[in-house]
Amino acid sequence: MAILEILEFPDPRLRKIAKPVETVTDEHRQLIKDMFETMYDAPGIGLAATQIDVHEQIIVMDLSEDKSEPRVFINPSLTILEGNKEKMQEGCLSVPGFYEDIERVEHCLINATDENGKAYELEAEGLLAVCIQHEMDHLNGKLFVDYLSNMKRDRIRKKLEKQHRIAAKNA
Ligand code: QAP
Ligand code: CO
Repeated sequence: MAILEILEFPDPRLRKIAKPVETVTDEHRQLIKDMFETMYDAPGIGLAATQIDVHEQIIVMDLSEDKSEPRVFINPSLTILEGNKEKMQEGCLSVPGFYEDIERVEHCLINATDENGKAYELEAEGLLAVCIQHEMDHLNGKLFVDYLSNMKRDRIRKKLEKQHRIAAKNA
C-alpha cells in the first residue's frame, strides 16, 4: 500500500483527459487500494485517478463517517434523471483549503464497472450525486473552480501558487 502524491491546482496535469479502462487488471486493483489509502489519509470523500496523475477513468469514493462504504467507479457514465439543480458547498483535495457553492444536477443514474470488471448501475441523489459529478469532471480535466468567476478562480490560483512556492523553498 502507498500514499500517493495529489496534484494541486493549477497543475496542468489536472487538465488531461482520462482514457477508458479496457480490462480491469491486478495493477488497477493495486492502484485502487492506493487511491483509497490516499483518500482516507487526506482525509477526503472522493478521489479521481487524474488527481494522482493517472489518466484512466477510475474514481474511488466513501461518503461514510467510518470508511464503511468504499465505492469504485471505472468508466462511469451519467444519465440525468431530474434536471433540477441543487447547490452544495464543494471542496477538492486538489484545491486544499477552498470551499465554494456549486450547482449540480440533483438526480442521476450512474453506469460503471467495479474493481472486478462487473458492470453495475446506481441511482444517485444528494451528496452522492454531487460527488460523482465532481469526480467525473476530474476525468475530463475539469475542476470545481472552473464554475467560479475568473476573479474568484484567479484569487484561489494565486494563493495556492504562493503556498507551492513556500513549500518548494522549504523542501
Ligand atoms: C469532492 O472532495 C466533493 O480543501 C471530494 O483541505 C467535496 O474529498 C464533492 C478535502 C464536497 C462534494 C462535496 C478538501 C480535504 C477533501 C480540502 C474531498 C482539504 C482537505 C475534499
Ligand atoms: Co476534486
